[in-house]
Amino acid sequence: MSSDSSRRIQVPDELKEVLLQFSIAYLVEQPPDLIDFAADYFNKLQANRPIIVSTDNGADDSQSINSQDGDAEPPTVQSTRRKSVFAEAYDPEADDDDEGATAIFPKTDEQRARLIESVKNVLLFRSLEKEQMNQVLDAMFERKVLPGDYIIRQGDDGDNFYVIESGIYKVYINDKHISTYNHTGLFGELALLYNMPRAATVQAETSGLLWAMDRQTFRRILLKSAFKKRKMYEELLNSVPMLKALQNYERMNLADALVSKTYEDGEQIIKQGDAADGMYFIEEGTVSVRMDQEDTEIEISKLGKGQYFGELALVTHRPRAASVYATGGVVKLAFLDTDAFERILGFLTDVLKRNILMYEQMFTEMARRNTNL
Ligand code: 1OR
Ligand code: 1OR
Repeated sequence: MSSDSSRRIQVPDELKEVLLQFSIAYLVEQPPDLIDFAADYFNKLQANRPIIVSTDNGADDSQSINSQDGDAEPPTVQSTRRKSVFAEAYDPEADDDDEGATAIFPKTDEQRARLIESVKNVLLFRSLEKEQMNQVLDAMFERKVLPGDYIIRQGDDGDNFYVIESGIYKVYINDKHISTYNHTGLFGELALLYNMPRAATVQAETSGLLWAMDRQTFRRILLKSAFKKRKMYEELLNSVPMLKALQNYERMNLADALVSKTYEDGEQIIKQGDAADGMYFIEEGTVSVRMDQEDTEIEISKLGKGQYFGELALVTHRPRAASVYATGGVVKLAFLDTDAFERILGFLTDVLKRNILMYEQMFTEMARRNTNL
């Protein structure tokens, strides 16, 4: 057989990755019809992928939000009104909502305690300094709601942003029910963050209590920190194949929840046998995954930018299966704690469980090779 290297066809990594992900989805779901499943799968993939939006402002060059590899994709225009909010052309530095005093709504001790409890898990508030957090607490005001009340109507201009203390709220887009808030969470941030009409309608299903903040205060205190964080993690989150299954909106919530951590060359990030507190996405650098074997540790894998680790213990609820070290220089990671993992990525555990199968296969293979030595 001749081996004519000039005729060898290169299989691009992206093609391999997409086909692999598709095959896994097909094998896991085992749908009755392959073609229907494939059509649906790739349509969803296309609808959810990060897009390049030409800005409304014709003078601006359209921005590539995915230009890591220099492969400029043609500008895409989505058919839905709300485009990739990630790609929104907006410069918070140029924002002029900074002026003016922040509203203060006096509260009883009991009210303040309830408010603090309600905002405890609000990811959007995570990057606030203590002083800003106090301003937020001062500026929020109570709103009681009754069953059937419309809190937000799709297409309206944004007035307030809401944190839920109690009540069930249904979210509709084009009259289609798409999700439900159950006594926790927040909504109404999108229109205020991106200066867009309301993306969805939110209606109370039960009576309940909301904490509201007006648009100006929201933008003055929260805009820059929230926007910067979402922007900062945008590229990373778009580059993780597993997260392609997330809606843009969910990816943004994920960005709110991430915390940056930096490790020096050789530093231990995870210790085998420890209890798990979260998982990591690699922003920059390389990590070495090592396992205890008799008296030594052996390297079982190296992971780089866009890959993740530490998910296994979260999914299996077991101790860490391996140790992980920074290697070859400084490593920048984005950390997602267990709570946020369960809230945002909980539904992805099926995808993550496929990794376990792979780890187990590798483990068996390794054990087999060792006994053959
Ligand atoms: P808003 O200011 O645009 C409506 O007003 C609010 O509904 C919106 O902010 C969000 O806080 C909230 N897509 C868009 N907005 C959503 C979604 C959502 N869910 C809640 N809101 N999706 C559902 C994701 C599970 C994506 C649907 C394609
Ligand atoms: P964790 O939470 O158990 C250690 O903490 C992490 O190392 C683990 O999650 C995985 O994210 C990551 N087997 C087990 N864990 C691995 C492996 C692995 N690779 C990376 N991790 N194997 C290597 C597969 C290429 C199998 C080894 C026999």
